[in-house]
Amino acid sequence: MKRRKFINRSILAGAGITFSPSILNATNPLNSLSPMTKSSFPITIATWNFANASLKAGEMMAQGATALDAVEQGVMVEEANLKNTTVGKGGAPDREGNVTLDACIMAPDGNAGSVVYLKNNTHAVSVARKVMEETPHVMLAGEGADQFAREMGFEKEDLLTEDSERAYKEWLKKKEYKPIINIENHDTIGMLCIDQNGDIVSACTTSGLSYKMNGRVGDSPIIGSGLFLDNEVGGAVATGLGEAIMKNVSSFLVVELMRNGKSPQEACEIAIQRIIARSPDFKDFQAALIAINKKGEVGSYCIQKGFTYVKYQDGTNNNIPSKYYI
Ligand code: SD4
Repeated sequence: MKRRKFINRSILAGAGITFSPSILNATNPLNSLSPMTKSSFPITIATWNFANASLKAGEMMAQGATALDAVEQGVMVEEANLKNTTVGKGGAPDREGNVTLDACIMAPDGNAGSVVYLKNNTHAVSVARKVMEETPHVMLAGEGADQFAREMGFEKEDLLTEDSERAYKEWLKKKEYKPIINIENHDTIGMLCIDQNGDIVSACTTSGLSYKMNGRVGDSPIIGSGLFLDNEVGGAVATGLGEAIMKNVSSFLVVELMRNGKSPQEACEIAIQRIIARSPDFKDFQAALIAINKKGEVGSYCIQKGFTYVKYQDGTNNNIPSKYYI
């Protein structure tokens, strides 16, 4: 080992700081940053305590996968989880009984793909990735998204399960509609991954609000609202009441604030306060943001107590309670 590298490592080890080998690799773009500010990569953060999803993405990247492959496979864990009533198969239907999914994905080169009102496929994120990679467009909706999924070889599936149908029939008795704050403590999955090269990728996937109006689309597939990233700066994802998040383009705002020097924590707090300032009814709904910057620093803020996010780093997952306004 060259002398200078050895000295650097000794100083850092003395300070209780260790980095994965990729961080010390001369080709890593983050080597231009001060060593004391670097994190150990890879890192995954995801909304709520989606531990299995986070672990999947984190372990894939630890074994050398790109953030793009890891984020897709990570959120697919929740899309396939039938017990999760807000993502993928088993997601709650709209008030007509249709399960419709919204998802998007954004890559380090700024490319993005999105599907809205996708009816017949569990893995909406994979269809969104195909939109990004195989079409000249960013977003496909409804029938067109369905047709495209078939053309890409995704087989038609029924997303309503026995449990979600039973719950829907129960709901029909009263037909009461209102957003539920921190629904069952898990909700939309939004994930941000930084791989060993320091590249950031994000994805977001959801069945949206339970018993929404037919045709309703939320923030989750809207680039800039449910998710945004700039590989030079960092990324953000949102969960909560999509209408409030869309009206404030919150994920884009977080990334712009980080570009202007705010930490991920400061940026999330300012963006949530913007929603609060512009929403007289903010006490009645949840909105939450998580963010990561190029150095691997993370932040999170939400309106209501109860939101948590999961972080994978150095081989372990931690469920971290978010700071909150109320
Ligand atoms: C939506 N933001 O469709 C999503 C769902 C969600 O709490 O996160 N609900 O509005």
